[in-house]
Amino acid sequence: MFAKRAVRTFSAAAVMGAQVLVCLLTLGSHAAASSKYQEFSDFTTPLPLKKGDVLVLGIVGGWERWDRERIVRTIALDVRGKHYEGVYAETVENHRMELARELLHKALDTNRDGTLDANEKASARLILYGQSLGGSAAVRYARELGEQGIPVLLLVCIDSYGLGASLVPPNVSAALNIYQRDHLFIKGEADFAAEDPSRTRILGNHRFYYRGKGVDDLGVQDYAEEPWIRRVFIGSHLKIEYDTRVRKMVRDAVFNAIPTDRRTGGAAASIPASVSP
Ligand SMILES: [Ca+2]
Repeated sequence: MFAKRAVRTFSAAAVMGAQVLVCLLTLGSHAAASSKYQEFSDFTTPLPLKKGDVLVLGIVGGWERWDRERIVRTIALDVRGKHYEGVYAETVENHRMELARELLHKALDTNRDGTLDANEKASARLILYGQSLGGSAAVRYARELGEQGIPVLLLVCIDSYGLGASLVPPNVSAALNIYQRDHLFIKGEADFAAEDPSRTRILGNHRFYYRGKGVDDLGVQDYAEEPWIRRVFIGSHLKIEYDTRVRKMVRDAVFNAIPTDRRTGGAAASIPASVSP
């Protein structure tokens, strides 16, 4: 009797804790924007893509807006800022993955017949990355694409959080995992492994440590502008996305995975053997 009541009390506390965390993740995530919810028309990539074009797709975490300039959006804007011909970058909210599916379908349907044939699927040049719940959504989406015969050049996860998202499917050529385990509840996936090591190269499982580290250790000003309540309760899970080393690592991995014929006019794709902090 007492045990049952204790379990009920603990469950209620856990649910309440989760609700508080969701509120905290949402707090301060509203940027000035044209619409309340993300819509398909928010994408700017010309559709369909031309053969050989590259789509870089970032999935944002929590209930964060797709256009808020935190780590995922910032990296997408960096890619756009390069103005590589035939390289496009978009961000999507992790609970609006239907928009990502529609985007990719229209991007790959080069003959505009409404379906994707084997050649259209196989010719995809997609780079996927995500943070927090966006990281686990990226892994699940990569697996979904694999079941359809669509390859992924690179998968990058930043403090990925969510169930069953550490086994990288074989349609992914390379994967990079960056995480922390310092937060009391939100601990990033630690051990990405390739389902088929002959097809997927794990570029690294890089752990970062934040306990006792403040703004000065991170080297970016934006973190201090986060609401204090988020800094207190999200802590290390928030610090990792403001960490300049992490941003550089993700950015380098994404840029290195863009095939050289879309970067410098070369021919062969280039993916680094490993990425160092
Ligand atoms: Ca087609």
